[in-house]
Amino acid sequence: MDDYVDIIVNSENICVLTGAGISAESGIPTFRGVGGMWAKYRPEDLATPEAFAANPRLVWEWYQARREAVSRAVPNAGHMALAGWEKLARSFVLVTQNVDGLHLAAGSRHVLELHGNIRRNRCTACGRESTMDEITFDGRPPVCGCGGMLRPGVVWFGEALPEAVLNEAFAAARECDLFLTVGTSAVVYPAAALPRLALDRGVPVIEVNTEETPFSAGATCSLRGPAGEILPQLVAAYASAPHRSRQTS
Ligand code: BV8
Ligand code: ZN
Repeated sequence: MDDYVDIIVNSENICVLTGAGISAESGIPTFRGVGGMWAKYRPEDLATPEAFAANPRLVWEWYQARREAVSRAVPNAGHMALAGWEKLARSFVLVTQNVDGLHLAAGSRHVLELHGNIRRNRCTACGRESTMDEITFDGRPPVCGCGGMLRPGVVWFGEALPEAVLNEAFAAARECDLFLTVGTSAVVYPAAALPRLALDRGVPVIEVNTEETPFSAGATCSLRGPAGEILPQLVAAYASAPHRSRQTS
């Protein structure tokens, strides 16, 4: 781990991509690890407009079950570490694929939610946004005042990501001098293109993951272990080093 302190301490513009793994220690099952009653479904089969059109009730039941887990979850040491790191760097852009809102709950301010937020609803007819607390779910898909059916305010497979948020995420990957990819299997695009863009620029990319991923071999370094343990160590190294300005080469 110490070999990488040098990479970290000289960085000033940091971009981080997080995935479901950073929320695992908060008790939220990872996307590909969703267990329990939903184990028989693949997320890719439920998180799609087609599944919603075919069976809105089933999709709503799945999201309400996940909202239950999200409502009980609190940010863990990994979320807190990134919120603290943001205060130390000149620029710190936190791009997340997660829809659980835990980075915002941890106090991170500059958060780009690529896939939306499970705590929000959107009307399929008029587009009006509301929060999960504004509806009472009785097993039937909730309905908007205009009569339209509500859907969860997330991006499904086959749907475009919010353009402004995605553009800002790519700009951050193009401008950073350190990229971290944390708790993601790096298989869902366009999010998975971000660490690869940084790597192609010759910028150091550090991966933090409990397992190997398709990205691990290409990363500048791949730190194996839980984000809740590793991230606080990285932030402590960053905070304790004298912040010399980057040597002009
Ligand atoms: C789009 C919101 C176009 C919903 C989600 C073939 C090839 C390439 C691409 C495609 C393809 N076929 C289709 C596509 C495109 C598709 C895609 O990438 N599919 C994949 C499956 C191949 N992408 C899309 O459809 C995107 N849209 O392309 O639109 C377009 C353009 C214009 C106009 C119209 C259309 C939309 C993608 C967004 C889908 N929505 N979520 C919801 O959440 O309900 S994605 C979903 O997967 C979640 O957001 C999740 O975060 C995300 C990625 O998963 P991960 O976060 O990586 O989670 P995972 O469980 O996989 O991994 C967890 C990792 O953590 C593991 O590695 C594990 O080891 C690690 N871990 C576990 N514990 C810890 C840990 N690490 C550290 N510490 C721990 N404690
Ligand atoms: Zn409406």
